[in-house]
Amino acid sequence: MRSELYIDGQWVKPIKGGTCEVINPATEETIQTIGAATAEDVDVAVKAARRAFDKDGWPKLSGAQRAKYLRAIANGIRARQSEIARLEVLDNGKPFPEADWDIADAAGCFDFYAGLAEQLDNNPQETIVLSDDRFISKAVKEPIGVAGAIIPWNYPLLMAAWKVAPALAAGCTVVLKPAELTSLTALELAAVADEAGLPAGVLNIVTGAGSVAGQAIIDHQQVDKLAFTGSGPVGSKIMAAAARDIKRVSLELGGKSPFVVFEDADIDEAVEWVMFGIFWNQGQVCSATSRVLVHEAIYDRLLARLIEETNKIKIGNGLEEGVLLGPLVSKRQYEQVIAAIEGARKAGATVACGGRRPDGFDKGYYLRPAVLTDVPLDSDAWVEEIFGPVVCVRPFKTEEEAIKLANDSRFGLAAAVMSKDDVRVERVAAAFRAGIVWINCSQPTFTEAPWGGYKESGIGRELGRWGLENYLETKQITRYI
Ligand code: TAP
Repeated sequence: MRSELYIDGQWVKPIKGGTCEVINPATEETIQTIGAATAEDVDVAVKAARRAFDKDGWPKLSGAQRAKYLRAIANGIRARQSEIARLEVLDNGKPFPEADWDIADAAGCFDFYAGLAEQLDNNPQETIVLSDDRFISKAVKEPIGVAGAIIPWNYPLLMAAWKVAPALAAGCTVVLKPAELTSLTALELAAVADEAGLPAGVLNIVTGAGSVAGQAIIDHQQVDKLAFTGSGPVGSKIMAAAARDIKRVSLELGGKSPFVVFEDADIDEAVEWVMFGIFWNQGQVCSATSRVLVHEAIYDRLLARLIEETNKIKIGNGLEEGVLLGPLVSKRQYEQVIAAIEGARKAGATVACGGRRPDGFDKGYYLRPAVLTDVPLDSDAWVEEIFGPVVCVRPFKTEEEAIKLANDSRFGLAAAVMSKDDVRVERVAAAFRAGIVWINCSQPTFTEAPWGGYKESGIGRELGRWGLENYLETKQITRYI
């Protein structure tokens, strides 16, 4: 288990010697002490990334050469998949099969961007047809420079991969700050990159508090691009910091995503997807479909099945066989989710099931998944992201009403619809004001497809070719002939 910062190809202790504790949310025990970087460490990391970009030639390598490193990282992750997945469970609490899936996905992400790096060689420039034939123009793609990446704790390694893989593929160098709560697998990524022979300075990992190490990255004048996933308030701070010296910014923020279920949906299938949409990863998913709108004709039946199935979910330590729901990531998160449920109750909602510590658990941040009904439309529980295993369920009468309720949010990350009527689902999909729309399912995520939100859910798109664009500038070159 790594504990030091990874800067300029070396494992180093923070200059000021600060540390932070890593706690296993299943047992509340400290499992590691890691470095707490300060602005001084971030400065060394950014300067190393700067040198790797400006002088050492990372952006000058061909896409195929960079792809070799990315593939070696992908293979390095896969070679240690179970070990890294286990570490993710200890650090984050998620069930092992989910962690194993995440780690495989992270490796796949490096492979995918290796492919796009190679394509940059084949298609580096675009000829532009001009209105004046005395000139010829072309558009060339070039890497932005040094990217500062800041990620949350819900998908620790996967979020790192979503940022590091496209950045390196594009030819950028990176300073990554993982969430203080879950830094262990990001450090393993550094170890894998080191074993893959990635040149010094190309990838730097600084662990520590967001308010210190994260703030130092966003304030650093030699960082060209900020890529962030996390909460809205921190996203706003990042945009404000970026505005000072016009850094490029991409933000993946929160959501309060709707799932509209029409009367012709199969109830068992709908319940399965509704549960997947909100209880996967303990509901700590930005795109979780946390507001479920059910046609009144099937509302009572669907709700009864949902409660029945929710009560059957096996809760426990993510390393135990058959566990579907692990602990929440931290005491703070646990208390926030409990407070949100209490707030809903006070606002007049009914807690139809769950919402309390399960019997038999006196340690760990465990919570019985909750189904809320009669949630007032102006209450926090309906409006604000809870980021836990809590779903609000509400009946609707007409398609028009469902779309209005679905879109009535300041967020617009994702939305889902379920119906056997192909024309209707396409119509509703088109009406959703959200960056990701799922038809007859919820949450499947593919490295090839764009990911990001409308409204306050963010700016820019990750994944697919859109994710690569985040790290590229476009240069116009015009010649007089
Ligand atoms: P945040 O508190 O926003 O933390 C995200 C990251 O930002 C962490 O690494 C954090 O460091 C860092 N940070 C905090 N303050 C900072 C500052 N002043 N300057 C720079 N960095 C700073 O969010 P969270 O609690 O980790 O995650 C929960 C929220 O993130 C939810 O709202 C959720 O919806 C959203 N989220 C969105 C997505 C997508 S894909 N849109 C994915 C996951 C989560 P520390 O860990 O040290 O605080």
